[in-house]
Amino acid sequence: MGKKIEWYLDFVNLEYRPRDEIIALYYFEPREGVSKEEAAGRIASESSVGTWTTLPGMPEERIRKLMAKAFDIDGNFLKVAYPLELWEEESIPQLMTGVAGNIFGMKAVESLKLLDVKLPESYLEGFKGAIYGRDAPQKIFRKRHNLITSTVIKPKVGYTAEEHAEIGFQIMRGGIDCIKDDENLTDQSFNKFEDRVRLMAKVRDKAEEETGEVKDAFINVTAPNLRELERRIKLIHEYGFRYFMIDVVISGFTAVQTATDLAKDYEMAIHAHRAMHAAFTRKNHGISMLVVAKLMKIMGVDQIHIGTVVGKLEGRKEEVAAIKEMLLRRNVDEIPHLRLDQDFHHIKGILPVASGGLHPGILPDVFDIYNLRRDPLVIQVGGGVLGHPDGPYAGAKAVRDAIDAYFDGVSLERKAEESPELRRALEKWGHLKPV
Ligand code: CAP
Ligand code: MG
Repeated sequence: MGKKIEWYLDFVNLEYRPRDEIIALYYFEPREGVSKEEAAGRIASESSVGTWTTLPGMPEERIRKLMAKAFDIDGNFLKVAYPLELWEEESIPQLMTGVAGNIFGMKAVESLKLLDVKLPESYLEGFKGAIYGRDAPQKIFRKRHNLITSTVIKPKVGYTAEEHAEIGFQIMRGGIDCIKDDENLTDQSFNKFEDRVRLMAKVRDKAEEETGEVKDAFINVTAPNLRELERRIKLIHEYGFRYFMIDVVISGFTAVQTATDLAKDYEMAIHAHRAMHAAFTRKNHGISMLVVAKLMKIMGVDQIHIGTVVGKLEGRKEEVAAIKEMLLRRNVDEIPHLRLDQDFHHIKGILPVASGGLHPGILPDVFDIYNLRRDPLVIQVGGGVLGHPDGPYAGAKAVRDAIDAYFDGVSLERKAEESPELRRALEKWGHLKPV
């Protein structure tokens, strides 16, 4: 059988040097009996124009121009270059159908993880990015420093809209900027979306009146369809909120691009919750959190959860740091095997959100990890406020006092001498790092 029946190795060219193209960085483990070149060719083929066999009738010249090229194999790390003509302008969903589509199911690889995607200016120019992004502490909250604080009400769901709003009011009075819906609170019978928006607007205004500070809420617009998503965003806007929140991974890229378009119309900021990301970001098979965060930045969310390192949820320090820098900066350098270099051009820096298992006793650790004295941050403390022995107001005040202590360069124990709320928080949790 002389005739070639497959053409995978045509997609491998280790001499190739990419021009103005999209470059993907993968971690890959070929299956037993498949060479790295054969696996690389299959990845480049299946993510661009190829299939399992040769195609005698294809328009050779035109298709060869669209072929992806596996051009760099470094151990288990692979770089693939994709011609820009492969991609629809301004469509992240369509980008993912290629660089993160069928390839994860190929038998030729035991594991495959998309680690980063480098996007040239000619691809980025159709995207607007975030309105406020890293400037939100000043532009929305008129803060002198770089920190936005938030509390998600706990238990996650179960309170009525009235109870939710009353607890939210106590927390905002206690010194927290925003009340966040939990990722699974949307429009349940016991806490209807419309009721929560209406009642939260009332207590937001009362708390602003009482504190003289800007208060807001990250109300969850995650919805069963795009029409309902739009209706929820519109209602939140009508009640004067500056933000809305969406579960971006669960909602999907089309919903996120719809939400970011609407946010531009209403000049609103978006809090991106990443629930479900750990189904594919944790191990050596799937998509890195860095890719998820980069795409959200380009689509135009203003802030996204990326981990705490010291809290209850997984997230290695070097990975969190690499993602944080990518979110905040106009451009970042390559970190071999972790992050490609990227110039974001006109796309604004956005805020990292540190959340998950936090309480006053470990806030200084998180602030150091995020270099808060230099860089802006959103901190979210849920159980660490609602679990305070003296109630939500005291819980919020304990967090606020811990933050003040950090900016004043004072230890928590020293600050606790003048803050009974902080002292009681330290008595309950000390410096516990929850697992
Ligand atoms: C935190 C949280 C957030 C997690 C999400 C929760 O609550 O509300 O959803 O932070 O994880 O439901 O666990 P606590 P990540 O403050 O009570 O832990 O930020 O890693 O995406
Ligand atoms: Mg949550």
